[in-house]
Parts: sequence; structure tokens; C-alpha cells
Amino acid sequence: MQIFPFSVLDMYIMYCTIFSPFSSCLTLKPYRVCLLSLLKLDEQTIIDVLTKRTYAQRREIAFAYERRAKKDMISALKGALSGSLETVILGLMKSTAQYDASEIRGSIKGLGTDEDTLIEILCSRSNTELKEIKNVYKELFKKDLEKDVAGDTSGNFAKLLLALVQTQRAEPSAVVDYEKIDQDARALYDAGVRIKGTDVATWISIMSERSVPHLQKVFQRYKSYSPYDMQESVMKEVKGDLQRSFLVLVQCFENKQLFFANRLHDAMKSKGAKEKMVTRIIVSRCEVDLKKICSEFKAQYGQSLHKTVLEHTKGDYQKVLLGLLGQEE
Ligand SMILES: [Ca+2]
Repeated sequence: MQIFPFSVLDMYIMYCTIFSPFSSCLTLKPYRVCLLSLLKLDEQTIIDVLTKRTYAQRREIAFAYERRAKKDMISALKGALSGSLETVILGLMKSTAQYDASEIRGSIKGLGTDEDTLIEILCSRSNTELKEIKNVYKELFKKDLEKDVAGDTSGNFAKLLLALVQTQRAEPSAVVDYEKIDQDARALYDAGVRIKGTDVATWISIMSERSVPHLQKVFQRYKSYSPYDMQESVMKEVKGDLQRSFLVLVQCFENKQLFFANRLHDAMKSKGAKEKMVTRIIVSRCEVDLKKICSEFKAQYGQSLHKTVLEHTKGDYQKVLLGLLGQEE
């Protein structure tokens, strides 16, 4: 096993902050230094510690580390780790919004676009999450998310993503408006399955402006007009990136945690997991709804996500994922 190449001072600071993240290092008793010299901080320790803390605690650890070591813990981790483990650990050192913003930036900068990442993030995040992503994006990259998305996409696909980034979605209302539910269901049908071609603009405005509970009822009602449910209608009416985006949206409106469970299942069912997707979903959801994703996974596939990760990944990458999934329920 590789020894984590930190100096003794580094290890002392790590130890103090790790085992007592909210107390000042200065108040710790000196005997801990002796204890520390017995400790070997290796990859397993890093995994154990960082996966069992919240983001706020990980920041606290990094902050205390930087204050005492006069150097950046992220750079130290970069120097010490490599490969998939490094990717996950560095992801964990970002807030959820910072992580999402960085993934989006990574998917559009340079030549070409990673539509998979872009669609997954923009079509699955709530309005509140998207607002924060926009702010963080500006902060981190000094760029406007809307402009970057517009610059990298085109046609109706661009219009849909931009409508989502504009965060016009209504907040859920306490009053159920059956008339509007019926109107929207009918409008979705009239703009798609009922006519030749598709009035995509109508689909975009309904799916980007209505609240999620409202849309759930709209899709139920929709079935009384259309011979196909909303997902089937999307498959029939549109193609390519636009189709994939609408599908992610509809699936997330219906059951977001099931959507992520299905994605994880698909990413891992083939030999050699689609690591990028597995990493992205587990890191981006570990502070949000990973527990619920685990229950949906178990309910849907009869096998735990935990066991599936054990079967389809290996080494430190497997350890860090299992650490984030926590105890199997
Ligand atoms: Ca049509």
C-alpha cells in the first residue's frame, strides 16, 4: 500500500482537523502528536475520512490544514493521489454547485461538447440548484452560463437548455389548478402527437415554466388525450439531443431518484463501468439525495447499488464509491 506522502507536520494537522474538525488545532493536547507518529495516512485513511464527512466538514478540514501548513490541501491531494480516486476526492472538495458548474464548464470548453453531461445536469437540477450553479459558474469562470450554453449548442436543443438556464419554473403551489392541468395536457398533445411535425416551442415553455408537481399531474392527464404517454411521445416526436433532453426532463419530473438509479444501472451493467457517469452522479448527489437513489435502485433492480458497485468497479475507486454510499441498508 502506498504511503500518503505528507510530512509529519501535515499529518499532525490532518489528524487534528480530521478527528476534531470544529475545534481549533491549538487546543489539542500534545499527546496526540505521539499518537500521530503511529498513524500512517494512506489512501484508505483519506477515503475513510473524506467520504464520511459532509462538504462543510471537508472545507473545515481543508481550511485548518491551509492555515497551519501554509499550503493548499487540494494541491497536496493532487500530488498524492491519481486516477479515478483523485477525480472523486477532488470532486468532494467542491460544493455541489461548484461541482456541477465545473462539470458543465468541462463539458463545453475546448473542441466539441459532452452533451451527455450537459443534458444530465441542466435537465435534472431544480430551479434553486440551477440558480446557484449560474452564480457559482460566474464566480469560478468569470463567464456567463447562458452565453456559454448558447455558444455551444444550436436549434431547438439550445432553446430548451437556455429556457432551463433562465430558471423561469414556477414554485409548487398549495392549490391544485385542475383547469390549467387540463389546458397544459391538451396543449402538449396539440403541439405534438396530434399534429404533423412538432411545435417544440410550446413543449419547451410548458416544461420549463411549470412547477414539478403540476407537470406530474399534467402527464397523468395527458394520457387521456394521447394514445402515448409523455415519454413515448417524446420518442416519437423529436430526435437526437433534443429527444434526450426532453426524456431526462420528463423522467426527472416523474421520479428524479429513479432516473439517477436507472442511469447508474445502465452505466454499470456493461463490462467496465462507464466511470465518468458513475463518478458524476455519485459525487454530485452525495450531499443531495444519494440515500434515496440507493433505495430506488434496490426497489427497481432487486440488488443494492452497493453490491452492484462491488461487482463492477475495483481498487481505490471502488473503495471511495462504497465510502460515499455508506452502510448497506
Ligand atoms: Ca407530431
